Amino acid sequence: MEHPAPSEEALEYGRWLFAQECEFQLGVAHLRQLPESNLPEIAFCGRSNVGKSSLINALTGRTTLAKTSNTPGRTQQINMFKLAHRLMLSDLPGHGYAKAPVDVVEQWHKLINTYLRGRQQLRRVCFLVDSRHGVKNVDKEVMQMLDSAAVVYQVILTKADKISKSALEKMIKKTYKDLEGRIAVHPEIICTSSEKGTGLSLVRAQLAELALPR
Ligand SMILES: Nc1nc2c(ncn2[C@@H]2O[C@H](COP(=O)(O)OP(=O)(O)O)[C@@H](O)[C@H]2O)c(=O)[nH]1
Ligand SMILES: [Mg+2]
Repeated sequence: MEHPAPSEEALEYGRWLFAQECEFQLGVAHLRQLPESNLPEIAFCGRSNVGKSSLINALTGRTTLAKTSNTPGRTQQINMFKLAHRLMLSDLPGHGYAKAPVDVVEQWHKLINTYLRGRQQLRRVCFLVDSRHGVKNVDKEVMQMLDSAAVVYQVILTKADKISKSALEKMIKKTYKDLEGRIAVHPEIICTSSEKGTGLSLVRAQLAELALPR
């Protein structure tokens, strides 16, 4: 599926915005800690280890802003970052970590569900999917939640550097198929590699547009 390329202006604004100062705001483990803010907000969600923190780091050109880790399921809080005093980025705790105890999963569900439903300024969710693994059942559960909360989510395939071009093409097709009929999904999938920089300027351009005043 072909989508129109972003305008030169959008690319330029994206490049500018993500080169600005980005600072860690806070980690939210309980709903009452959610900061009041009227900045537009973008959330990043996906299974543990899918590459959420790496993508935030790569987009903002930092190496250690959002902690990346090889231990899946470590982030059990929403980590919020303020970009250029214009946009909030929130790194959601990963879903679908098999070894997580039941009460942790329930806690996660409650936090995320309330966040997604109640966060007025949330403009989009970047829904990360590992390009080697594709959309899993647990992803579908979260998509269901987003559909019913009517929050627009855009699928971003991660770690594109880890598979061949032809395998990636296949995965893109399969993923579009998996998304058919979903209500709140954004029509375009973006392929990225935080390692190689693939797709990052496109993500920056799209997110920068959401930072513009409505
Ligand atoms: N090759 C490759 N590895 C990646 C990429 N993105 C993340 N990783 C690795 O995947 C692992 C998990 O990444 P992380 O960002 O911590 O995932 P999170 O749990 O979703 O925040 C780390 O070892 C990263 O170095 C990528 O684009 N390419
Ligand atoms: Mg992380």
